[in-house]
Amino acid sequence: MHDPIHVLGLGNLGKYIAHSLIRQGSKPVTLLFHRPSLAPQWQSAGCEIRCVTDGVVDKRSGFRVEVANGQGPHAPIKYLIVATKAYMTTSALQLVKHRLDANSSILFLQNGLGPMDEASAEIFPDPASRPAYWAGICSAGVYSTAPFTIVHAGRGPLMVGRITGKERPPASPQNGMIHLLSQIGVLETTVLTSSEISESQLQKLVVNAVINPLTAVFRCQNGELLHSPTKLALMKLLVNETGPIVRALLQTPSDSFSDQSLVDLVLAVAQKTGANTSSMLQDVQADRRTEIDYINGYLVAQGTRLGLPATCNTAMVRLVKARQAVQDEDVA
Ligand code: KPL
Repeated sequence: MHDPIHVLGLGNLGKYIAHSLIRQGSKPVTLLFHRPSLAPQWQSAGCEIRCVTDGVVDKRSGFRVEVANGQGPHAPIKYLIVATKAYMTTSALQLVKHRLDANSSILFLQNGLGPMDEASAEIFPDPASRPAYWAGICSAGVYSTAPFTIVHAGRGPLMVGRITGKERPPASPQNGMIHLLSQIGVLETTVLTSSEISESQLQKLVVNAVINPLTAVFRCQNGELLHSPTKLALMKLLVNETGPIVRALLQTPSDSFSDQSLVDLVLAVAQKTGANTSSMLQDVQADRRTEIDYINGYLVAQGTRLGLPATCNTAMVRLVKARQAVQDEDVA
């Protein structure tokens, strides 16, 4: 009943989820510090997370804090939410893997696809002792103004679902962590079936494979993609190439994956998030590594495996990386 929920990865989303959980108050929340910079930042922030919604500041303290460095506490972790960047997921999990086993549940919240497969291959190769995997997609708009201060700028649901591999027994309907998340009104959690969450992940992959690299290359807000015939044409080109790849990855055929449905979806998200700076453009602007390898790079790998063309996705990977390399040259 009182097993804490551990949060690994304290970027915007990790802080938002941790804040929402402690606010809900029915389970202790433990923040896992896997970067040395986090402990001093936490002290400077007065050991609290501030969340600003519509100009109102909600400060929350009372979190437990543990250092995750591979040598920290050994107590088993029952519920783990991983909100790291996609490319940090396995290295962060390495630091707590001795505390995870088949009784643990991990909720993965990364953009793109690939981190779960990497975790299975590199960290939990034995299916018998592998934790239960859950995937989550959060559409809330959150950004940071200081290391432990976030602004909750847009409401959006959290969709979660159990990921069942071939060797797994059928998903149990819920577990304590998911039940708790679904109680948190602020997150508007929806629990999906395993095939529904896989579909949602693929839809999000298509959205991210179009909006993220184009906004990063053109350095524009999401909505600006809709105001140029050239950018619109590029969006359609990318969707048309990505459609066959994601359709081949679907567990069962679905009308929501026709080229037209995918174009409509991407345009609708660009419209709805028009004033957003995409996460990839934010990464480029902050000179951080992007998640392109887990978005368009993942599609290129799947296209190659399936014998489907992926030249536009390959071009996006190269352009985003070139954009960053040029920026680094300018700084040097
Ligand atoms: O998920 C996003 C991202 O920026 O990563 C979108 C939906 C494109 C919103 O900005």
